[in-house]
Amino acid sequence: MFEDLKPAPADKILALIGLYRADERPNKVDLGVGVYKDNAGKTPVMRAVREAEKRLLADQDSKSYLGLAGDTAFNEAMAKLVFGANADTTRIRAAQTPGGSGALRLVAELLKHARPDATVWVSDPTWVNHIAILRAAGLQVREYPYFDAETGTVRFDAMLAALKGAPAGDVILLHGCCHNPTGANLDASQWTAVAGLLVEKNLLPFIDIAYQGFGDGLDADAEGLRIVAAKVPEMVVAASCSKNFAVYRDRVGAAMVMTANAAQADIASSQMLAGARTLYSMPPDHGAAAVRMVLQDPALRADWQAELEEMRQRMLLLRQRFAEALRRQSNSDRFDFIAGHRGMFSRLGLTESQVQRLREEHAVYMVSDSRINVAGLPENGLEELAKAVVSVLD
Ligand code: PLP
Ligand code: TYF
Repeated sequence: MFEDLKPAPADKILALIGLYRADERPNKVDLGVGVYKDNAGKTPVMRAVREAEKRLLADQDSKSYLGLAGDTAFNEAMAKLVFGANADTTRIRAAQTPGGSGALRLVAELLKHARPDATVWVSDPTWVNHIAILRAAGLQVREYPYFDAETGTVRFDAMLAALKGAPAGDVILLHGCCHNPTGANLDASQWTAVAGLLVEKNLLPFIDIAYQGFGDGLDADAEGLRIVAAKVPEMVVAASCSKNFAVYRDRVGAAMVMTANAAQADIASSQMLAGARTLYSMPPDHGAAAVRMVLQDPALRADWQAELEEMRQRMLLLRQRFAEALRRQSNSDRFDFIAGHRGMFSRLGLTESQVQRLREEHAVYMVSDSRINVAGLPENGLEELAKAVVSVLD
């Protein structure tokens, strides 16, 4: 059965975890996998989540099955978190999923079922797993231009032109905020232009929101999604709680579908849940139950928002200080874009061999496309890091 199998190619981001761990140099710097870290390099359990877990442990009186949609109160709270506290959710249905990845796959299955020959357009570049997940569900994938590596900004005109050329009925995958891997995002007026085009060309928006609260704030990061939701008749969303609740390994996310009316929403939801049944049946409960408790309890929610805001501010400060250090070390404004980007990531614009030199000569780890995890920047070693980056430039 297995004798002719070839090893699967490694996930280039996850592979960095092992490489970094094996490096014994004391001053090593981990800018690889997208996990929030504090200045001590730790990824703590958030205070409100910890408190919710204590209450769960004390009060949970059953671990019996909940059903294919998981925790329905979690689903309602997530729809409000994403679409807005005052959003009309009568045309929206959500299903709890194992992480944002599970949500992406569940939405992909729904798209495949609704339109077997659907093509999903993804940004160039995008998170590598987007393409893998969409293809695994049997969907076609095409790319639209997105990032200008020269300036570190969005190639907005080229993006719009490509979307204009997409056939009606195609699906457009957009990062709700904090674009992974580039850190370059659409502003509100660009979102409005995209939303108008989606309506005009009858394209279906598919919004992946995995970093809500990491960019400009919880509501600000969902602004683009809400601009789109206010205009289009239908859309699909994959939300992740991995980052903003720091529940990575507990696997918490939500797949959402918005349709033209409530009856269609019920049918689409039933098809989404039928997809869940054959993929994993029911989602893991623990993390979602804790997130639901945080979202429902005003005191826990306030504490969660305060801690999330501290994390966001830390990343913003690191962006500014690293851009300044690079400006001093390179004597140029070449890296100024880092301060203007939002979220966990920016691409430094280095070649693969420059990234490799940083790893070998300076014990600095980043993804081969020169994506850095901003949260991994060493608060007290920015000047030295900037010097190392500049030293490999040519
Ligand atoms: N979408 C993007 C853009 C991501 O970067 C991630 C990263 O982890 C996810 C979705 C899903 O994450 P998870 O499945 O861990 O919730
Ligand atoms: O892009 C990242 O680093 C995060 C974490 O297969 C991640 O999204 C990376 C790769 C992967 C799963 C999660």
